[in-house]
Amino acid sequence: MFTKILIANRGEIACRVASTARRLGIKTVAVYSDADAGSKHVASCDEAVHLGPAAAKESYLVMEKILAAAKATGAQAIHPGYGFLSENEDFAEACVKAGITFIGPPASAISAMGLKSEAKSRMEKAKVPLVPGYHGADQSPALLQKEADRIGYPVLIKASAGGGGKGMRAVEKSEDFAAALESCKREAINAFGDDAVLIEKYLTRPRHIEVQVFADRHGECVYLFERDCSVQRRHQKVLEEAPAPGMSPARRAAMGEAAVAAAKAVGYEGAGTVEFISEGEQFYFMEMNTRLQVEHPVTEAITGLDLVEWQLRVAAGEKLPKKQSELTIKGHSLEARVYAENPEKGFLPAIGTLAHLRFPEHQSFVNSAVRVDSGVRPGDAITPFYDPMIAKLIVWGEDRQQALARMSEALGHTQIVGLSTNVGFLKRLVESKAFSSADLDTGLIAKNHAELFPETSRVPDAVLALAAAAVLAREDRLAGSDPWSSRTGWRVNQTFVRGLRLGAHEVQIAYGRAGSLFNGTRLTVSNDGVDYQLMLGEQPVRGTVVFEGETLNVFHAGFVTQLGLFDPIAHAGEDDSHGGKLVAPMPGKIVALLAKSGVSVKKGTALLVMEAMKMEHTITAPSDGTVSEYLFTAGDQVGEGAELLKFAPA
Ligand code: MV4
Repeated sequence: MFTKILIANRGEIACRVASTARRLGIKTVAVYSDADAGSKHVASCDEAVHLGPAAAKESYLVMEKILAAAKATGAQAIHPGYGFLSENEDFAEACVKAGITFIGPPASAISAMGLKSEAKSRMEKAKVPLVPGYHGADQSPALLQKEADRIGYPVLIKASAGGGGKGMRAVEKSEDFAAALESCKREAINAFGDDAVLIEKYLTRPRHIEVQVFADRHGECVYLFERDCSVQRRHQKVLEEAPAPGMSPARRAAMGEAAVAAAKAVGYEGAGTVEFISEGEQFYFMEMNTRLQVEHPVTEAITGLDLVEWQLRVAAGEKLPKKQSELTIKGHSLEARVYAENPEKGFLPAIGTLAHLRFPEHQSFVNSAVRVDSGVRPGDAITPFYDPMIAKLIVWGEDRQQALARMSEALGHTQIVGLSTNVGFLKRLVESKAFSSADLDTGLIAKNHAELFPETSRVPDAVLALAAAAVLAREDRLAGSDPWSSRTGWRVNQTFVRGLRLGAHEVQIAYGRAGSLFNGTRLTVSNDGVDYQLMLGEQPVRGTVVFEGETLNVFHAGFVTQLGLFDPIAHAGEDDSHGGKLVAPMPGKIVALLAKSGVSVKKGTALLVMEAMKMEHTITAPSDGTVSEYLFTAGDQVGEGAELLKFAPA
């Protein structure tokens, strides 16, 4: 076995590899860019070598720099993780030439699976089932048209050099074929420098089922069962699970054996994944990923095996730790990928600092009930340079139902402030009827849009009470003295009463010697840092409230609500020019019009609420006066800078 390896990657996968290496007593060398000097993966390794600038092209993707780092530190092998150089045959080859073990398949196997049509020809010879289609060398448009007509419509034209969904065209009927072919070839030559295509029967409701395989240098190859990764968005996996729901033992064995045949046909070594698309009982080879995949933990959870340990053993020349007959499935596992992105804005990637980051209680064994693989810590940044994945939540249960319950619980205890994330979306997805009943196919997200993107609903009183409690607690902290004397509100019979505007909601807090009231209901508050425990009347309320400037992030009952705070007391006496803008601060949607046109309002009165970037923004009166005219109504979309209303100062 190796005594020292270099991990040519960053983020959670670098941390993941380091953790197994440590357990096996193998020293680790991290590499890092200017953007990653203080990152978790560097701290997880014994040594670290600086590569260069933040851009991956100048650091993580520079083979010479990685090889030089391995030589300088005396690492005997390089683990490439996934992405970056993991499926680069030139890098695998360069490692061999440099006398360093590449922890992955031989360059020849990477190359054999790289070109689609070549891979399909090899798979055909190995009797691996293929989608009916054409993948020949003759690329004349007339022949391709004839083949498409023979296969029968709909067909899919795929760039031979493509992958991961790039360079595909669906064609519904013969008359449309010629134009689609031309456009596909144009895209292929631009994207891949190669305009060869293949044609397949187009399956309209497929599932993505992939089989984990492992091969050693001694001719043994086994399958570690399947993962269902059908829940995707734009070819980006969102939820993965093992085993695949509804898989019969016979079909599992057939797919497993086909995957092993595929691996053997290209002289595979190490960890690999054979992707199939499946419709009904049929399954067809799609492509092979010649690396350890992001979703490998669900296979670890159901087999109890550490796949990184297997990779290291096999790369060191050992035999596979287990035979096929010794491998079994126990229970069910799900993985959810937590990304810095904004589902409400078309999943636009987000960047920023993780000002507040909490994961659910977890352990890091391969078969933990809840496991979290992450490469970031509180205070770290998600930058534009790399993949915006924050963490993977992996759960295991006795059955799928228990795994689902654990996942929704785990997501409900994942708290992130500082950037938009998909946590709420994932929780709705896991709890959706389609996913929980395992009605899986690659169109699941699109088909269940209404359930997954609910109209912003009324904010519950519990959330508003938590927000109000946090606002008052912050004042106490700032005042640092007796809260009773620090406030400058309106007192009636020794009761202090004030209004707070929280997003589109106005709440009233009253307190005096007899205790506090929230909108007239008795309220008691205790808190430990950002964690609050309230009694709202008879209702116990627990939650976490984190400020981001004047935005409150209220975590309650598994979901976060963001509320813009407008406190009339805090704003009293402000200069007119700071009072309120009557234009949209950013593109968004009008939520509510709050004042009547023509009726006099006081300076600071909330006039209109809009929603933008998941947050509510309140537009207030810049001075005493009247709204002469609202220029939009609730539900309208407005662009940034759009004038929202006409205001006549008194
Ligand atoms: C297909 C298909 C339907 N019919 N091939 C997309 C990525 C690439 N790996 C293969 N892909 C597909 N190939 C035929 N003949 C549908 C897809 C597909 C898909 C496959 C797996 C997971 C998600 C997908 C989303 C859209 C399309």
